[in-house]
Amino acid sequence: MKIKDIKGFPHLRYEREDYDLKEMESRSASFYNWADKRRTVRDISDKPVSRQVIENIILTASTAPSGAHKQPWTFCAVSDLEIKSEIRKAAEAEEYESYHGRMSERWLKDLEPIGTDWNKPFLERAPWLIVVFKKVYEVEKETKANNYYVNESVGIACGMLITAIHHAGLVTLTHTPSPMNFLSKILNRPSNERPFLLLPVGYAEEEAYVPDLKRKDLNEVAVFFEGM
Ligand code: IYR
Repeated sequence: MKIKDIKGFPHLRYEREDYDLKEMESRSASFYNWADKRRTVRDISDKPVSRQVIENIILTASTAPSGAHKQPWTFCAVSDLEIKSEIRKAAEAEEYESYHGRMSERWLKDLEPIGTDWNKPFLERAPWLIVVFKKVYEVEKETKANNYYVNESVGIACGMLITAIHHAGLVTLTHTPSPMNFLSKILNRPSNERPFLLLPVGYAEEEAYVPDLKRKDLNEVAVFFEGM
């Protein structure tokens, strides 16, 4: 590996992957078609998934770019039934309050086609829960140093986590109990870590159903300003 000193810091030669134009067009189209098959699935089977698979998925998420390369995240992977049950109980208590008064009428109406409610059986049934924590600051020699662009960094890592789950042939959903400080307590996280997202991971049930959603067309999500 070729190493070059740039402003006093070692840099590695980046190995570019070269595709000809046709190959690039075909690769990007097939990646899109594959990504478009990903769905949020709530019917998750209790069929076990090996720890090795979960480790690879987490390692993939941890390749995400982050502010000043601080990698300000911790992924807690839980397959212990007692801990999953504790998380389910606490999440459902919060969600019950949310669905019975904390969420607006408009919000509840928007969720009707998706069919969510305060019941979260998948938190016990899924073989794994991945609870993502963001590290708002690092503790170095007893001094606190804030991390940079933490929400952006952890959001990108979660996107990669979800893509890696899809790539393994598994499913997940982004569960967002609110408030979710119970996760810090149950998982005994230090005070520089805040819960960010809770993702049950597993196989889709043999017969699982997802809402008949349509994704926006390109012209609804993109604006081009072309030169040349
Ligand atoms: N946090 C709740 C409610 C919820 C909110 C949105 I926005 C969704 O797209 C789905 C659910 C829950 O996880 O059920």
